Amino acid sequence: MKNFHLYAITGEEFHPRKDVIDVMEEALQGGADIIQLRDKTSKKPDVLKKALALRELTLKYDVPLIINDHIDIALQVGADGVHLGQDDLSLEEARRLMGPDKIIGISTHHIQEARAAQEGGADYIGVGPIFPTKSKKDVVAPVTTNYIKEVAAEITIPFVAIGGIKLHNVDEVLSAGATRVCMISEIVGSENVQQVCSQFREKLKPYQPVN
Ligand code: TZP
Ligand code: MG
Repeated sequence: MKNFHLYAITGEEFHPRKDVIDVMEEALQGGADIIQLRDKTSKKPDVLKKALALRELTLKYDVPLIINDHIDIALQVGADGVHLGQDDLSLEEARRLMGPDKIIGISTHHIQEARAAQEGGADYIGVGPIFPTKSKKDVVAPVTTNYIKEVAAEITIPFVAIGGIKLHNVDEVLSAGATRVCMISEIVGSENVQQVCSQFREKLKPYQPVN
Protein backbone atom coordinates (compact mmCIF):
# COMPACT_ATOMS: atom_id res chain seq x y z
CA MET A 1 0.00 0.00 0.00
CA LYS A 2 1.02 3.60 -0.60
CA ASN A 3 2.75 5.04 2.44
CA PHE A 4 0.92 7.60 4.57
CA HIS A 5 1.65 9.75 7.61
CA LEU A 6 -1.22 12.13 8.26
CA TYR A 7 -4.52 10.29 8.52
CA ALA A 8 -7.67 12.44 8.75
CA ILE A 9 -11.01 10.93 9.77
CA THR A 10 -14.37 12.61 9.27
CA GLY A 11 -16.32 13.79 12.31
CA GLU A 12 -19.27 15.88 11.28
CA GLU A 13 -20.33 16.62 14.86
CA PHE A 14 -17.24 18.82 15.15
CA HIS A 15 -18.17 21.18 12.28
CA PRO A 16 -21.94 21.63 12.32
CA ARG A 17 -21.87 24.57 9.92
CA LYS A 18 -19.48 23.17 7.32
CA ASP A 19 -19.91 20.47 4.72
CA VAL A 20 -17.89 17.31 5.28
CA ILE A 21 -16.56 17.24 1.73
CA ASP A 22 -15.28 20.83 1.99
CA VAL A 23 -13.65 20.07 5.33
CA MET A 24 -11.86 17.02 3.95
CA GLU A 25 -10.70 18.99 0.92
CA GLU A 26 -9.12 21.55 3.27
CA ALA A 27 -7.40 18.66 5.07
CA LEU A 28 -6.04 17.35 1.77
CA GLN A 29 -4.79 20.82 0.85
CA GLY A 30 -2.95 20.93 4.17
CA GLY A 31 -1.25 17.58 3.52
CA ALA A 32 -3.50 14.81 4.86
CA ASP A 33 -2.41 11.78 2.84
CA ILE A 34 -5.16 9.28 3.72
CA ILE A 35 -8.83 9.92 4.48
CA GLN A 36 -11.40 7.82 6.32
CA LEU A 37 -15.15 8.23 6.14
CA ARG A 38 -16.47 7.44 9.61
CA ASP A 39 -20.19 8.02 10.01
CA LYS A 40 -21.91 6.18 12.82
CA THR A 41 -25.23 8.06 12.65
CA SER A 42 -26.42 8.61 9.05
CA LYS A 43 -28.67 6.24 7.17
CA LYS A 44 -26.99 4.07 4.58
CA PRO A 45 -28.03 6.07 1.48
CA ASP A 46 -26.50 9.18 3.04
CA VAL A 47 -23.28 7.37 3.91
CA LEU A 48 -23.16 6.18 0.32
CA LYS A 49 -23.58 9.72 -1.01
CA LYS A 50 -20.72 10.99 1.14
CA ALA A 51 -18.56 8.02 0.16
CA LEU A 52 -19.12 8.76 -3.54
CA ALA A 53 -18.22 12.43 -3.10
CA LEU A 54 -15.13 11.55 -1.06
CA ARG A 55 -14.10 9.00 -3.68
CA GLU A 56 -14.12 11.71 -6.32
CA LEU A 57 -12.21 14.08 -4.05
CA THR A 58 -9.54 11.58 -2.99
CA LEU A 59 -8.94 10.54 -6.60
CA LYS A 60 -8.37 14.20 -7.45
CA TYR A 61 -5.71 14.42 -4.71
CA ASP A 62 -4.44 10.88 -5.32
CA VAL A 63 -4.79 9.72 -1.72
CA PRO A 64 -6.39 6.52 -0.41
CA LEU A 65 -10.01 6.52 0.77
CA ILE A 66 -10.89 4.18 3.63
CA ILE A 67 -14.47 3.48 4.72
CA ASN A 68 -15.23 2.67 8.35
CA ASP A 69 -17.51 -0.33 8.90
CA HIS A 70 -19.41 -0.45 5.58
CA ILE A 71 -17.62 -2.98 3.40
CA ASP A 72 -20.49 -2.96 0.91
CA ILE A 73 -20.19 0.80 0.44
CA ALA A 74 -16.41 0.56 0.18
CA LEU A 75 -16.81 -1.94 -2.66
CA GLN A 76 -19.62 -0.02 -4.31
CA VAL A 77 -17.69 3.26 -4.54
CA GLY A 78 -14.32 1.64 -5.33
CA ALA A 79 -12.71 2.84 -2.09
CA ASP A 80 -9.14 1.75 -1.38
CA GLY A 81 -10.01 -0.04 1.81
CA VAL A 82 -11.97 -0.48 5.02
CA HIS A 83 -11.30 0.12 8.66
CA LEU A 84 -12.61 -2.38 11.20
CA GLY A 85 -12.94 -2.52 14.97
CA GLN A 86 -12.31 -5.56 17.12
CA ASP A 87 -16.04 -6.31 17.21
CA ASP A 88 -16.67 -6.03 13.48
CA LEU A 89 -16.51 -8.89 11.04
CA SER A 90 -13.37 -11.02 11.08
CA LEU A 91 -10.26 -10.13 9.14
CA GLU A 92 -10.64 -13.35 7.19
CA GLU A 93 -14.18 -12.52 6.14
CA ALA A 94 -13.23 -8.92 5.33
CA ARG A 95 -10.34 -10.11 3.13
CA ARG A 96 -12.59 -12.54 1.34
CA LEU A 97 -15.06 -9.77 0.56
CA MET A 98 -12.51 -7.06 -0.28
CA GLY A 99 -10.05 -9.15 -2.28
CA PRO A 100 -6.27 -9.32 -1.96
CA ASP A 101 -5.42 -5.82 -3.16
CA LYS A 102 -7.57 -3.63 -0.92
CA ILE A 103 -6.40 -2.07 2.32
CA ILE A 104 -7.74 -3.48 5.59
CA GLY A 105 -7.02 -1.58 8.78
CA ILE A 106 -7.95 -2.70 12.29
CA SER A 107 -8.15 -0.84 15.59
CA THR A 108 -6.06 -2.43 18.35
CA HIS A 109 -5.73 -1.64 22.04
CA HIS A 110 -3.34 -4.32 23.16
CA ILE A 111 -0.22 -6.01 21.82
CA GLN A 112 -2.08 -9.34 21.49
CA GLU A 113 -4.60 -7.67 19.19
CA ALA A 114 -1.76 -6.11 17.22
CA ARG A 115 -0.08 -9.50 16.77
CA ALA A 116 -3.36 -11.12 15.72
CA ALA A 117 -4.01 -8.36 13.17
CA GLN A 118 -0.53 -8.72 11.70
CA GLU A 119 -0.75 -12.51 11.54
CA GLY A 120 -4.23 -12.28 10.02
CA GLY A 121 -3.00 -10.12 7.14
CA ALA A 122 -4.12 -6.60 8.12
CA ASP A 123 -2.41 -3.88 6.08
CA TYR A 124 -2.16 -1.48 9.00
CA ILE A 125 -3.32 -1.20 12.59
CA GLY A 126 -4.72 1.64 14.64
CA VAL A 127 -3.00 2.02 18.01
CA GLY A 128 -5.03 3.80 20.64
CA PRO A 129 -6.70 5.63 22.19
CA ILE A 130 -3.40 7.13 23.28
CA PHE A 131 -5.06 9.93 25.28
CA PRO A 132 -8.64 10.45 26.48
CA THR A 133 -11.00 11.22 23.56
CA LYS A 134 -14.56 12.42 23.22
CA SER A 135 -14.84 11.28 19.62
CA LYS A 136 -15.56 7.61 20.21
CA LYS A 137 -18.30 6.13 22.33
CA ASP A 138 -17.62 3.12 24.57
CA VAL A 139 -13.92 3.59 24.04
CA VAL A 140 -11.45 1.64 26.16
CA ALA A 141 -9.23 3.43 28.71
CA PRO A 142 -6.28 5.29 27.19
CA VAL A 143 -3.48 2.91 26.28
CA THR A 144 -0.86 5.69 26.68
CA THR A 145 2.36 6.08 24.71
CA ASN A 146 3.62 2.86 26.33
CA TYR A 147 1.53 0.91 23.85
CA ILE A 148 3.18 2.80 20.97
CA LYS A 149 6.57 1.73 22.31
CA GLU A 150 5.50 -1.92 22.48
CA VAL A 151 4.11 -1.88 18.96
CA ALA A 152 7.10 0.00 17.52
CA ALA A 153 9.44 -2.60 19.02
CA GLU A 154 7.63 -5.64 17.66
CA ILE A 155 5.09 -5.06 14.91
CA THR A 156 6.33 -4.79 11.33
CA ILE A 157 3.17 -3.70 9.48
CA PRO A 158 2.39 0.05 9.45
CA PHE A 159 0.70 1.41 12.57
CA VAL A 160 -1.04 4.70 13.17
CA ALA A 161 -1.48 6.32 16.58
CA ILE A 162 -4.97 7.64 17.35
CA GLY A 163 -7.07 9.06 20.15
CA GLY A 164 -6.86 12.50 21.74
CA ILE A 165 -3.88 13.53 19.62
CA LYS A 166 -3.49 17.30 19.35
CA LEU A 167 -0.83 19.65 18.06
CA HIS A 168 0.26 20.22 21.65
CA ASN A 169 0.83 16.52 22.49
CA VAL A 170 1.81 14.98 19.14
CA ASP A 171 5.52 15.28 20.01
CA GLU A 172 5.06 12.73 22.80
CA VAL A 173 3.43 10.36 20.32
CA LEU A 174 6.23 10.75 17.78
CA SER A 175 9.03 10.46 20.29
CA ALA A 176 7.46 7.21 21.54
CA GLY A 177 8.00 5.71 18.08
CA ALA A 178 4.96 6.56 15.94
CA THR A 179 5.58 7.87 12.43
CA ARG A 180 1.90 8.04 11.44
CA VAL A 181 -0.83 9.88 13.32
CA CYS A 182 -4.58 9.98 12.97
CA MET A 183 -7.00 12.57 14.24
CA ILE A 184 -10.65 13.49 14.15
CA SER A 185 -11.46 16.52 16.33
CA GLU A 186 -8.11 18.33 16.22
CA ILE A 187 -8.31 18.41 12.42
CA VAL A 188 -11.97 18.68 11.44
CA GLY A 189 -13.03 20.77 14.46
CA SER A 190 -10.40 23.39 13.74
CA GLU A 191 -11.17 26.90 12.47
CA ASN A 192 -8.44 26.44 9.88
CA VAL A 193 -8.28 22.78 8.87
CA GLN A 194 -5.65 23.30 6.19
CA GLN A 195 -3.31 25.11 8.55
CA VAL A 196 -3.63 22.47 11.29
CA CYS A 197 -2.77 19.76 8.77
CA SER A 198 0.28 21.72 7.56
CA GLN A 199 1.40 22.08 11.17
CA PHE A 200 1.07 18.33 11.72
CA ARG A 201 3.07 17.72 8.54
CA GLU A 202 5.84 19.92 9.89
CA LYS A 203 5.84 18.00 13.19
CA LEU A 204 5.98 14.70 11.30
CA LYS A 205 8.85 15.66 8.98
CA PRO A 206 11.79 14.71 11.24
CA TYR A 207 10.21 11.29 11.86
CA GLN A 208 9.78 10.31 8.23
CA PRO A 209 12.28 8.35 6.20
CA VAL A 210 13.96 10.45 3.52
CA ASN A 211 13.14 8.13 0.60
N1 TZP B 1 -10.49 5.15 17.63
C1 TZP B 1 -9.74 5.19 18.73
S1 TZP B 1 -9.77 6.74 19.41
C2 TZP B 1 -10.79 7.34 18.19
C3 TZP B 1 -11.09 6.32 17.30
C4 TZP B 1 -11.95 6.44 16.13
C5 TZP B 1 -11.27 8.74 18.15
C6 TZP B 1 -10.21 9.70 17.72
O1 TZP B 1 -10.73 11.01 17.67
P1 TZP B 1 -9.94 12.26 18.25
O2 TZP B 1 -10.94 13.39 18.13
O3 TZP B 1 -8.76 12.50 17.36
O4 TZP B 1 -9.58 11.95 19.67
MG1 MG C 1 -16.43 -0.59 13.31
